[in-house]
Amino acid sequence: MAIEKTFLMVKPDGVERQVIGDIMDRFERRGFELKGAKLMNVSRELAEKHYAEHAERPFFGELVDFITSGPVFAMVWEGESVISLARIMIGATKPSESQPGTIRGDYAVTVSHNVIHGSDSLASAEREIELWFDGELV
Ligand code: DAT
Ligand code: MG
Repeated sequence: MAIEKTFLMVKPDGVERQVIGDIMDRFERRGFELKGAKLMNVSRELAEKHYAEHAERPFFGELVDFITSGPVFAMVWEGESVISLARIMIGATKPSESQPGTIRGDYAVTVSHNVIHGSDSLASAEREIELWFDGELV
């Protein structure tokens, strides 16, 4: 077990639906510490770099279109095992598998518009924090 940092992003659908406050509240109540946050528009270049692992997937173009369609709320949270615990709090990617009580299980019914991104490993977290918050953390 270790103190980690993870990258979370409320996607344009979550910003539009005004669930940023609820999402931040969940992570604060769990005991994690906010290290950085910003509301921002995303360039295609940044979206393509962020989702580079999916570049060959058939949904890649739609995914980049969606992430660049409106502001996102990017965050870095710190705490014990935060990378894996945040993924559990976010819920499964597929709506048919995301449990009630998770963020996606409470707010999303489609795989493409699923409210929030969270880093899936230590390597992803380090890569994504550098990509989105290079030198900006408190
Ligand atoms: P996660 O966001 O849970 O890490 P992922 O990395 O497999 O999931 O995919 C990244 C995003 O791409 C996901 O949040 C939504 C979109 N996506 C994944 N699979 C998809 C599919 N079959 N059709 C459309 N969008 C998809
Ligand atoms: Mg992923």
